[in-house]
Amino acid sequence: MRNPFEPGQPKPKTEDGLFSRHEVGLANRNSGALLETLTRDITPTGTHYLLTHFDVPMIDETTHRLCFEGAFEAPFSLDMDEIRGLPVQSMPVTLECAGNGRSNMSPRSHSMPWHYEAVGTSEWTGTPLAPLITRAKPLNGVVDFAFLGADAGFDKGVPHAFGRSLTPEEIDALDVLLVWGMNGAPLLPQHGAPLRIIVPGWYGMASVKWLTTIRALTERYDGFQQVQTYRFRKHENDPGEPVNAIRVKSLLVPPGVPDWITRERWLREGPVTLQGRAWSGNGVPITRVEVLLDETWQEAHLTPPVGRYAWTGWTIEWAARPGRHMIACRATDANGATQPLEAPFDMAGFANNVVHRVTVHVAERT
Ligand SMILES: Nc1nc2c(c(=O)[nH]1)N[C@H]1C(S)=C(S)[C@@H](COP(=O)(O)O)O[C@H]1N2
Ligand SMILES: [Mo]
Repeated sequence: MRNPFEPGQPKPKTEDGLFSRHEVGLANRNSGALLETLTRDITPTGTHYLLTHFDVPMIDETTHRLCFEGAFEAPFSLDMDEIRGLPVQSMPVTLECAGNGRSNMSPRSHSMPWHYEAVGTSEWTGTPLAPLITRAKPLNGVVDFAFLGADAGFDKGVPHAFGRSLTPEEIDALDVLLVWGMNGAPLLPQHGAPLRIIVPGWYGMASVKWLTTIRALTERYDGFQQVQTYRFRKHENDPGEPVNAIRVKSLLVPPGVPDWITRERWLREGPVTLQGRAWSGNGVPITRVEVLLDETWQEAHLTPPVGRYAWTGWTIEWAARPGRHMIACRATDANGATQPLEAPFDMAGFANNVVHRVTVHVAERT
């Protein structure tokens, strides 16, 4: 890699199947969900996936303040006690990283090499954001609100603090929550303590952690994480389209027991209940999950989600016969969107919702 602090330097090339030392280092820092926890509506807190670009800032919550600044008529700031004194709302939300599935694309973008596991559902506790923005009175001509985190670093030689924005229309349309709690406990440092936002129905990058500032802008926010990444691009010079709502997707809880290294599965012949999860963006319900069993797609049974923005459970019975099997699952949402059988290509490896395939070896009952 060339000097990473040099502006405009390209990311190193990747080779299909071979992961670089840098990618393994990123994977060590940013853990994924354990697929066996998909049996639960709520992901056990310590197993929720993590994606942190720079360092986790260790913030003293007794002095932390959230500042509303910029083009507001009535800017103000709040400390954590004041924030926790606001009307409380808890909401189960399925969060997925836009880079989930990146390692299954070819050529692979040099970044966090997720396979399937950058997804989880937590019950987030906080207060609705929109009333606070109203209280700060955005001036006429405000077109964007920037959400700035306390963490900073370099990407492609560009120094920046992590920041994302939402337009006034998006604030109206999305149920954005200002969050201090996760599954009934205070936020953990790695999940954004003491304060973050959760943008339900969108990929995770919008849910800014370690929130310090909400800035009203009369021009569109041009921070690195808003304009220089998180865009769908087919080639180097493609201006692309922004990444926002989550694409329909499903995962299977791998049945039986795994091989330690390959994660391929082993079980005995006979009846087995397969189960998994399915979700889509913007609170659009899941209407169908099909599972590829013995080379035919079969309809799974759906169990209702615990909230509008939480994933749906599914189960299906399978009479496992001896041999090597490839099982896959495919979800469809109420808009009729369904998962592709081949990974959709994107330069940065975003939003790969290809069907989940699991290899299962079934042994004869002896
Ligand atoms: N300040 C800040 N917020 C951030 C990030 C970050 O690196 N810094 N990563 C984003 C990305 S890409 C994702 S997928 C989610 C992950 O949230 P989690 O680590 O709590 O699962 O946080 C988002 N918010
Ligand atoms: Mo992400």
